[in-house]
Amino acid sequence: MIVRDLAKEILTERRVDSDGWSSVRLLLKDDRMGFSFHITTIHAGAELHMHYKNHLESVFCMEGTGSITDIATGETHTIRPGVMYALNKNDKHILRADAGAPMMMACVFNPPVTGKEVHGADGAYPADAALENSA
Ligand code: 9YT
Repeated sequence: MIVRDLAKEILTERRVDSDGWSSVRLLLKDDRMGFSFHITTIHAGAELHMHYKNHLESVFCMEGTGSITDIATGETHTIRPGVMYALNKNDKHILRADAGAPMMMACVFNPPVTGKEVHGADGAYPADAALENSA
């Protein structure tokens, strides 16, 4: 069994800070769960253009409000506590947190991220070559 405490892990290298967001990866690839699990904070007023071409992602909003735009359809959905979105088509999207308060999200990635990825200019994380080769 794996038990981890966000309050402790936030002080470790599991925490990653980037432009407009920070994230604590409570589960990563090397935990061998088949997915990674992240608690992600979207900074107040941030607008993030993302496209996880190599990962499926599901996100549940726990705190804060904002919106998500599906680039393929042009549709914008309100995000508030209790709302989940799943990028089941590797959907290119824009995620916004309203000004005034950050959004707190619980996120799952399949395949799991290793913790070493950085966003490319295209808003994606690269595919995990080691995982693909072993599949
Ligand atoms: C909400 C969202 O898009 N989370 C992405 C996860 C975060 N960028 C991370 O932990 O890499």
